Amino acid sequence: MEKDKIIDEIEKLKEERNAIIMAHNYQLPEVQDIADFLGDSLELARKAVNVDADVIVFAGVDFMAETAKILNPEKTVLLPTRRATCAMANMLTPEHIIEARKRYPNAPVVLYVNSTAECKALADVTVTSANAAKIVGKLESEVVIFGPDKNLAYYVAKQTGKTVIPVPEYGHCYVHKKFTVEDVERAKRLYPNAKLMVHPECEPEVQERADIIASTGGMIKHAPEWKEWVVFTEREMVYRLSKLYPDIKFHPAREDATCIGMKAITLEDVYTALHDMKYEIEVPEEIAEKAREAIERMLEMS
Ligand code: 5XR
Ligand code: SF4
Repeated sequence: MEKDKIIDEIEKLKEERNAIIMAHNYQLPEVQDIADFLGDSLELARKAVNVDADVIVFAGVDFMAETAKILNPEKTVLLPTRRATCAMANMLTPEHIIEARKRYPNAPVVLYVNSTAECKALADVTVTSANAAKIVGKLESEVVIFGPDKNLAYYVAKQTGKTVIPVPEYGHCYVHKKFTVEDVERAKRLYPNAKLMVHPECEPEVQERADIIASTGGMIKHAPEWKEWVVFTEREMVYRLSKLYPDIKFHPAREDATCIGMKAITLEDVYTALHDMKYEIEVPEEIAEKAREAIERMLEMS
């Protein structure tokens, strides 16, 4: 099918099924362009609660679709392809958490939303990159277990002065790990007037050289503060920012910073998802219930 035809078909199916399309900021431009809502995973999950639809097509990776399902158990949540998964979320297993709790019995378990529902069910509270430092700061304990991103753990430790135990020790995002100090130096050479916006999943030495450290939602909020930025996160964020702010210049810090899981979803997959009603996200109720508590605790604390 031609692109225009696919878009028409998607529009028709959306009406028939009373569906909406939510897309993460890292999605392909063709997918961003047909989305009803764009945002980071938490913004999207929150929006999903207030939206009058029976079906949510979630153009993002699996843990995001799971979070949307957990907060909207009565809605049908569809992930357009099973290949849309998050390598970082998959690094953390329930065993890692159980093991860490044995070693630090009094430390609360704080999990980044980039984690599986199974792991969230074992957490005391979830966090996003936007509210992680604030929430850890509010917890009584001076020691916290934190997973799965060790770079976000570093950021939180630095902001709060607390002892942050990363689980697993090596948890990271391969997309954000690509950015190096050389990329920072090149950015400064090529764009001497630009400021640097850096995602906290980047390595500490890159974070230390940032003008602002922010989640993708935070980047959108802060962008109007300056006229030119180099963006240290998944490459498609530049497309999102440029569309929102046509008068501000945005440069990707690396062209090859692409997330395979995010890029697995095409326009055609969104069409097939609506047409065949697949792939339906199911979270077993006993897991969903516990995970929901951890997510709701975050919502209350932030
Ligand atoms: O998954 C990611 O790498 C992106 C992101 C974001 O900033 O959008 O970190 N995911 C968010 O849903 C997590 C919220 O801070
Ligand atoms: Fe996961 Fe990294 Fe992709 Fe985000 S960019 S979904 S953390 S693999």
